[in-house]
Amino acid sequence: MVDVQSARLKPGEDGTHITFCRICEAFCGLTAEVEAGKIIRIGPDRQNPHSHGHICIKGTAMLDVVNDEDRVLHPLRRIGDPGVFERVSWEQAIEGIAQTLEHIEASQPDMAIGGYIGNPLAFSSAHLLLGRLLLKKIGVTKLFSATSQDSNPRHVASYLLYGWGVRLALPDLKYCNFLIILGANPLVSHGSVLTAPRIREDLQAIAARGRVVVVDPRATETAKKFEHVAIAPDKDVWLLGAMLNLIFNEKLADEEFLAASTCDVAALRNAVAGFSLERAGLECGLEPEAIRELAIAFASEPRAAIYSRAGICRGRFSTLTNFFVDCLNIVSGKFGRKGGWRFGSSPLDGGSRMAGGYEPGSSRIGGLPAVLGCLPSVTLADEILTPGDGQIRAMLLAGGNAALSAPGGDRLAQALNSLDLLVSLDFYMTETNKFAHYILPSTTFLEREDVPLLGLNQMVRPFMQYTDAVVPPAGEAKPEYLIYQLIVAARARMKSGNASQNKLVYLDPMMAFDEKLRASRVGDKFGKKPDGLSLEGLKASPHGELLDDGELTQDSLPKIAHSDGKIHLWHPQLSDELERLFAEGQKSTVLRLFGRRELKSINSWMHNVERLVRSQRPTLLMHPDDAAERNMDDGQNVIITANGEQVEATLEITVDVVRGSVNYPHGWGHAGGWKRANGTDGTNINALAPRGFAEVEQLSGASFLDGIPVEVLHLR
Ligand SMILES: Nc1nc2c(c(=O)[nH]1)N[C@H]1C(S)=C(S)[C@@H](COP(=O)(O)OP(=O)(O)OC[C@H]3O[C@@H](n4cnc5c(=O)[nH]c(N)nc54)[C@H](O)[C@@H]3O)O[C@H]1N2
Ligand SMILES: Nc1nc2c(c(=O)[nH]1)N[C@H]1C(S)=C(S)[C@@H](COP(=O)(O)OP(=O)(O)OC[C@H]3O[C@@H](n4cnc5c(=O)[nH]c(N)nc54)[C@H](O)[C@@H]3O)O[C@H]1N2
Ligand code: SF4
Ligand SMILES: [Mo]
Repeated sequence: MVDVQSARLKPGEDGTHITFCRICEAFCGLTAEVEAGKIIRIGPDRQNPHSHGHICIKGTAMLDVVNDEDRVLHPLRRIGDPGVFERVSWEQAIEGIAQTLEHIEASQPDMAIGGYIGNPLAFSSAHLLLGRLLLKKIGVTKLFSATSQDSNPRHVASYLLYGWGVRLALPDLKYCNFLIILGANPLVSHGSVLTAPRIREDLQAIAARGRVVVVDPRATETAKKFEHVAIAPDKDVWLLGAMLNLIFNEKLADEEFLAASTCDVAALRNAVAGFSLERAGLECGLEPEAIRELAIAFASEPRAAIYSRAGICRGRFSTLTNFFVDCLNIVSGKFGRKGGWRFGSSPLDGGSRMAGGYEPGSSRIGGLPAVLGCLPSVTLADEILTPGDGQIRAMLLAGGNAALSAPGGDRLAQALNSLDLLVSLDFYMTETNKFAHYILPSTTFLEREDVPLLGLNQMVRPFMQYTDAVVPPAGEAKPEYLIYQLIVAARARMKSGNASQNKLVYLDPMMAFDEKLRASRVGDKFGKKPDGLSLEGLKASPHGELLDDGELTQDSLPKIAHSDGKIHLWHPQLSDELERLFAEGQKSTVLRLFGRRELKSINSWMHNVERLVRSQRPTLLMHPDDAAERNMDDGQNVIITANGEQVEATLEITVDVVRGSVNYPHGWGHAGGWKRANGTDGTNINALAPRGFAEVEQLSGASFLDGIPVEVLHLR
């Protein structure tokens, strides 16, 4: 093992810098070699006690993003058609934005300023700590984010059960003997709402001790390594309902725990009584006996958990489905237990700031809920296009590519193009921000200091690390929180009419973090506990430190926020969902479209990197029997139609997908300022997503992206 230099280097200083990756939730330790002020190589940090040298190709390839010649490195102002920009100074951009906002506010006092926070900013501790506060100071009142494409139903289920929208339970992988994975592909995604960089080894160890069962409509990379249950897309609620029913009926429920720590168990028992094994088997495409075996085996192993992720967060019944996932863990006695289903033990506990995080009936258009303060993306185009009080006329877009990642297709693009002001903070010109009036160049994560804040509550082995920027910002790039503060200051100057007024006290996110850390359970209590942690202390251990010896130490029950301290196992609004579910007839004639992620892609934004895209080709996966029925051949180009839209795709025939479904990855169909990405094959699959408010899941406003009824036709 090569020992890496552990002395702290200044940003841009030649040598080997120790840092960590912020592309996905694994937060792998990285080394970054800097020569002549430039990063020339990125590799694994083998001394990192949390990832122990694990990285994936995206971490290494981040080098090519940082040094990409297509990066936006200077403020840009649009001067014509979408995508036509001129370079301006920071002063011109910020003054121009502040002036336009003043003008819009004066001429349209009823309008609203919108914001969209994309996925990468969830990985910036500065943005997590200050982003929303500063957006509010700018005047943003309607916030959107990637969460309605990602995790809304998970948050709502947690809110209903435990009273916390933001705290999510996780499987205690380290001690688990039986793990069911539902709608997640951790060998490719590297874990989500679950931070465990060496998850492959965790799963292998569980399989060696017991079982890992993967429930997925595709034989994924994870499913192929473990046991695979091939379920029809968007039908998991039937499987889970039937498992719960059986566990109650077979007297396998942990009655003692249920009596002591939950309420409404009778209502839950009653609700699942209608899920017979036979009906569930028919709906899911599984043998009733297989469902029975799975339920009994799961309930009988004390150290077991069922874990689910994004694949059950984009369907038509996704809140009910997510709710049932937790119920299975709770009813069968896995909640809060070693090797079971537990809350994380973040010393900072991100929960406190957004205790509720669920506001039904919030959107002006469609009456859909706000989840963790964000409105559903499916309403975005209409919030912009529909006149009236609260119509969005100006918008800030931070690190998101909604035109490809959200439903809406061309209509969303047109809506963005119709705004009086669209400002984007990004380092690429994308399919979304080519419609912006200003693009403000932002730093990549290697150009800013950070801590892995997002992961703290979801770490199987609690861990903390501080990194400085590896290199200073390229060109004129700035971190988002500074850009926001420049806009806040310019607006304040303009409102006060005093051009020389610049008294704004700039907020420093790391100072805010340090205060929280020092006051926390593991902190130095501002000197009173000298061996406790502080930012200075973290800086002295560059590879990071395991907290609590890497154990999940916190008792889960005190984390329940309902005033009675109990887990609430039923809610009236879920009864409406049940009714809707049972009323739905089986529509077996259509194909159901669902998605996949690939190791060499991260959503839409690393497709300009040659070493990642050269071996990738997005294809439409179809089962051989479905292809034979349509007289279709492998490799032919086809049309996928749904909801009055159509896109073209290349067919790949494979037994990996269940019959009656087709599969295509999202984040393709590039037409931005990224030249290599524009040259890739592939289409924007979200153009096919339903846009009607009635079609999305009402309890969480989750975009309907997995299980969309489509038809596949010959190209004429
Ligand atoms: N390489 C790579 N890693 C990533 C990302 C990436 O783009 N590329 N994205 C990151 C992000 S933003 C996220 S949110 C996480 C997501 O992390 P994961 O949820 O682990 O990743 P997905 O690939 O979305 O897994 C969803 C799985 O659900 C399955 N699925 C779809 N519909 C259904 C259904 O109805 N029922 C069931 N049971 N399964 C279904 C899909 O086949 C897929 O295997 O990954 C993160 N990591
Ligand atoms: N059909 C379908 N659609 C999906 C999904 C799916 O599985 N199927 N997955 C959904 C999920 S889970 C997610 S999270 C969303 C993602 O949705 P989005 O967050 O809207 O899109 P991304 O593709 O992640 O785009 C991120 C943008 O941020 C920029 N960026 C990267 N790093 C930074 C940074 O540090 N600062 C700034 N300012 N900009 C940065 C990139 O250049 C890019 O333009 O996609 C969702 N859409
Ligand atoms: S697994 Fe995720 S965090 Fe680790 S190197 Fe790859 S992209 Fe980065
Ligand atoms: Mo995501």
